[in-house]
Amino acid sequence: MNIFSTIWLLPLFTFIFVNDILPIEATHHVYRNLQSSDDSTDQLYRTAYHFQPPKNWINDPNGPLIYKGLYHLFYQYNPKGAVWGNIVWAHSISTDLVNWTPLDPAIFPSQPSDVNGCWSGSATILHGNKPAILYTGINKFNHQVQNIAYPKNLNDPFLREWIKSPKNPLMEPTIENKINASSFRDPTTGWLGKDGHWRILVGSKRNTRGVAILYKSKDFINWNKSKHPLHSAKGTGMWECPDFFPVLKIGKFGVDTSSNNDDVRHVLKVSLDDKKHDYYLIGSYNEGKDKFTPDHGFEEVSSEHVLRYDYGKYYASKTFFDYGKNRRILLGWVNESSSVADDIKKGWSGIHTIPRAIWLHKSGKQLVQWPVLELEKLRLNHVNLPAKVLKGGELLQINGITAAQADVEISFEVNNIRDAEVLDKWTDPQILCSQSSSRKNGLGPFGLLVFASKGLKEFTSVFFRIFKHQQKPLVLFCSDQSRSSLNKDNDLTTYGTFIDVDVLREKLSLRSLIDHSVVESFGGEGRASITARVYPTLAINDKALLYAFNNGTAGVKITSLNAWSMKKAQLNGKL
Ligand code: DQQ
Repeated sequence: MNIFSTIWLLPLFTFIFVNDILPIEATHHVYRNLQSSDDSTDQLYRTAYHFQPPKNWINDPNGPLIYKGLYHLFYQYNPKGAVWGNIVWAHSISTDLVNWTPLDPAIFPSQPSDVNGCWSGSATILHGNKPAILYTGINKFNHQVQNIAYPKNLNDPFLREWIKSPKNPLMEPTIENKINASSFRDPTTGWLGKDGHWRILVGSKRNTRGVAILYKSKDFINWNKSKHPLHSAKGTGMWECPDFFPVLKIGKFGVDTSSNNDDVRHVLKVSLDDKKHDYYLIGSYNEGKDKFTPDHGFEEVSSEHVLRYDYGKYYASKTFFDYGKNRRILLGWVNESSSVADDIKKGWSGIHTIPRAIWLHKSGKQLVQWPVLELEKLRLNHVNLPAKVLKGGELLQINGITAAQADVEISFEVNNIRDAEVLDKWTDPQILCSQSSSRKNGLGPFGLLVFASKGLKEFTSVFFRIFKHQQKPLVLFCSDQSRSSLNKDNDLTTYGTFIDVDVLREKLSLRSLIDHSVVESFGGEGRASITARVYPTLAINDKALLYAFNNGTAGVKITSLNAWSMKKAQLNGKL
């Protein structure tokens, strides 16, 4: 995989000049004339169980935490419109990560150190079960600085009110520390070393070198910048929303962010602003030297070793340790693929993925992600089809569920790769995927057609294709949106990746969470995920059809097929 080969849709930076002082270097487009909302909400593409507020723009999940049995989700939110701007920390709570209740925004501009915006950050649970939030403030000079906020009342499980420290900012760019004032943001959750010092990372860049700046503190208030960053990589550009956490070498349980012993490996995730994708590295963390050594670094950009959480539309993710259920949960932002004009017309923009449990795969080479089990409470109308061989060219309709609001799991068995097409040299999977949808000679494409209209004028295909590479099977996993909508103003990019499944020894599974304008898919039992936004014009609501398909020439056996309608979640429920 070459991380520099992905298609770019948005310019990297927007520079705004405010009061002719200093530019804010923002990572999102700024539409200055569109910062207020009209209330014309077109509800067609609103999600039924993927998180979104009633209206307006949302982006990064911020500071997720569990406190007194309640989950807290904060997120970047524009209270005034469907495009990025006026950013505050909106706040919702949940008992199950599926149904949410909104509260008033928790953090909004109010101090000189955040008067021009409250950008992304993270929560840390300090000694005595006291949450603290570190976030990036945009100060009156439009410099990026790091601030802290605490709950006003620890007896309130809703943590409704947050108080900012008069000591803010706690970290700021100075002439001495040579930090670039417009590339210094998104503090991580803190972890406590055996020396009793807290550590956090702040995302940055030096020229084009992406950097995770390390800060240390005894009291979480007075912070010292370490001489060396925890990690950096040339040519990767600005590192946004870093996340650094341990994972158990064996098993699916999560561990506290401060855990560091022989049982764990460490993961560094960065959101590459230049690519708008989330990449992660697995490696070893030497706490004494405060150094992270990845097994495979960003230098290997042309290899398959640089991994992504999601190979579709997905960014600015963050994990937290859910000590109630001993799991690490991953949350991520999914932007729209529609035009800004359409977003304004519909009155909203941005959703979050279903929270995913995340752990290290038994190979040690990659992470596995799986939607939280609580989601299954929404399943109804179970349809189960008996095992059957899907012949080359066959289309099998899956009836009995609401296909526009569904959860589908299908597994395939492949006994030999005799008929698989030979792939001599490594090719970008995204390119292979975009060449794959039509009828092919060989093993696949096979998978699901979702949001399919009658007569197949519209459909999104999520599928596998199996190649023979160096005499071994090589599995391609794709989500093709090129035929998803008659509205050609949408971004119709095809997404894809190779997936490490030994198809001759294990089943090849696919799960797709289908929700009106999103298809969140997991291949190989969570070894790869692809999230796509689609806006069908014909295949909407009860006009959407669902099929299993095989467009290769060789037959392929479906070993199990389970599908459910999904109930609507309470995304904005009342207290
Ligand atoms: N979004 C925030 C920044 C972050 C970016 C601003 C990533 O803090 O770097 O809304 O999407």
